[in-house]
Amino acid sequence: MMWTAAVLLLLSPYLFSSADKGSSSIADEDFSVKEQKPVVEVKNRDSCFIPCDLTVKLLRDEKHSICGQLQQSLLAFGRSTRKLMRDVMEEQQRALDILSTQVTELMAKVQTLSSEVQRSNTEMYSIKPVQSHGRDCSDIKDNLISVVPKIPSGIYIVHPEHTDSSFEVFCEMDYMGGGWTVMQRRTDGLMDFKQAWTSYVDGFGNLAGEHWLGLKKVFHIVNQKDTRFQLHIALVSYDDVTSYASYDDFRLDNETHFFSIHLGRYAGSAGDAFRGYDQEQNQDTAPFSASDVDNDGCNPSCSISNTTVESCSLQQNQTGWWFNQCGLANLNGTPEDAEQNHGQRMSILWDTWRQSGIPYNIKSVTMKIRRIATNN
Ligand SMILES: [Ca+2]
Repeated sequence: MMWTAAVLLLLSPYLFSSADKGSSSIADEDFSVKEQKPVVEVKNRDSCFIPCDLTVKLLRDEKHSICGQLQQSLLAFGRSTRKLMRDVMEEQQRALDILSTQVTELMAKVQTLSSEVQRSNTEMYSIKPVQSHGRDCSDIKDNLISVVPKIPSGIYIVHPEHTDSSFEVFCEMDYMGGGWTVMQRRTDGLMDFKQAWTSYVDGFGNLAGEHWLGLKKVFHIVNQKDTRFQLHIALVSYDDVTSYASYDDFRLDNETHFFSIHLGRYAGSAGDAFRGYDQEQNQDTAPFSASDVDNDGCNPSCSISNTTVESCSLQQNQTGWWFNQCGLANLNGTPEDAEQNHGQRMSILWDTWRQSGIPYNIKSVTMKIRRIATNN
């Protein structure tokens, strides 16, 4: 050790021969007493004695040195302990960060999965259309009933008689005996029914959800030879009251007659809004109108609730229907609060369905058609 070497150097006048004793300036200055009364009698170079006061000084120095070292060691220990704690905490923080990232990722996955489940619930019916050689949903049901114990509802491909094309339709096989071809469905208000004439002719929306099948397709289905179709309208209010209107005969004229509607006898609990209360409101035999094709019987205008109306479609949010001086029915109306739209009649309209004289607020509706057994 360094200090040991220094001590040896310090002691050299005493440890070694007395010949050069007087040359040591340290001994001269610091240890003059020893000069006067030398304690150590040096016999030879191999033996020596250390004076007491020097021993005390040496021990004190050594003590100071050890204390210093101890202090240094304690400081170093403190530093390393703090570093260790810092490292441990940083390590824990890193672990927490990783955990937090994993939790975030998991939550995102759960969210994705739940929205996936929600989506598949709304589209629970087969997205892939079922290949079938039926002419409509009633025909498919009749063909499958003997081979399939339970025919599922879903999207089927139909090929009506006397047409050169096949198309997809949604068949309700569970509702009231099944065999229903859905021609219109409103459930969540997500599909915009503000559509032009061509869209109403060809159809729009998602067959598994909200849609309008299309006047041309419905015309092909109901105009097959030796068939008669009934129309069933199922209504649900915002407070989940259900009701229905049914017509025992339903058909459409072709496009040159703007798909005029023809209805049979009414039955149901929602009232015959198609016919209304008087001839002026009667939509039976009315041609179809849209925002860009006006057949609404207001020519040039009608007076409805003290308002001059030139176009029923424009008055009812540019939707399409068999308007007749507007009338009491429009199941293609937009399910919005009429008050938000300056009193315009924009909601799904079936005005004969009332409670205590007030029309129900309609949340959802389905229009479906089914063959009626004929004698011929
Ligand atoms: Ca008009």
